[in-house]
Amino acid sequence: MATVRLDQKRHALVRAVPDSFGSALANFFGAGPSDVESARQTHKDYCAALEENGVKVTTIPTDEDYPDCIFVEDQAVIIDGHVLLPILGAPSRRGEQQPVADAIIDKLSGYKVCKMTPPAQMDGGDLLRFGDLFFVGRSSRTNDAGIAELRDLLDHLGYELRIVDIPDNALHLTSLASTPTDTILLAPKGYLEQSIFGELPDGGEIIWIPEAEAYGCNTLGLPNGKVLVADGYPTVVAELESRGLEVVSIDMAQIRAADGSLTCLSLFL
Ligand code: CIR
Repeated sequence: MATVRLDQKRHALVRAVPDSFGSALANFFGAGPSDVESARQTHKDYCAALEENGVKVTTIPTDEDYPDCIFVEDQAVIIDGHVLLPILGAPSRRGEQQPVADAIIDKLSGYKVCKMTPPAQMDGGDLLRFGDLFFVGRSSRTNDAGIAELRDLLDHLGYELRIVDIPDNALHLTSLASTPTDTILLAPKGYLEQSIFGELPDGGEIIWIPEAEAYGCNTLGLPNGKVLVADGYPTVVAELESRGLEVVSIDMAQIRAADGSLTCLSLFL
C-alpha cells in the first residue's frame, strides 16, 4: 500500500473476489470485469507473489453485496501506528469498511484508530507515500474536507502533505502514480503536469512514463527490493530494470477492467 515505507511492508490484508465482481464500478481505465474466474486467478497470483517475496498475507472473507470489496487499499489509511478510516467517495462502497477495520484492529491492537466525519470524503487510493513526504489526490472521491482531516493526522506525525489535482479522466492518485521504492516515483506524462509533485527531497527521482503506459505506473515495491508490475508495460519494466530493480509481472487485465491496480488490492499493516 501507499502509506508505508518499503521496510514496513511485512504483513498485508487482502479480500477475496466475490462472484458479484462483474458489477464492480468501472468508469475510467476499465469497461467492467467480464471473467470473474480470471480475476480470481490474478488475485491468487498476486497473493502468491506477496508471500514469495517476504509479505505475510491475511485474507478477509468476501462479501457478495459489495462487488468492489477486493480494493481494500481504499478502506483505511495506516501510518506509523495510526489508522484513519475514511468515508469513501462512492456511497456504494461504504459498507465494505467494517470487516476491514475489524481485521486491522484484530492484527494491530494498540494502534490509534480515528474515523473521518462528514462532509469529509477520501479513498485510500488517493494517498501516496514517498519516504517522509505524502501526496494526496484531490479527486472525484477525495474532497477538501477529507484532505483537511488527513492533514491533521500528518501534522501530528510531523510529515509534509502536498495536494495533487487528479484529472477528470482518472480515478485516484494511485491510478496514475506509485513509489516502487522510497526514493522513486513513477508517473505518466499527459495525465499530470511535470511540476505537480514539487521539488523532491534529496535523492528522490520522478520517472515520467509515456501516457500510453499510464496504467503501468501503478507498481508495488516489496520489502526484498523486487517490484510487482502489471503485464504489458515495457517502458515501466525497462526503467525499473535499468535502476537495478527486479520486476515480477502479473496479468492485471480483469482487475484493470474494474479500474483497480496492484496497490488497490492490499493494505499493508
Ligand atoms: C472503484 O471505482 O472504487 C473500484 N472499482 C476501483 C477502486 C480502485 N482502488 C484504488 O485505486 N485504490
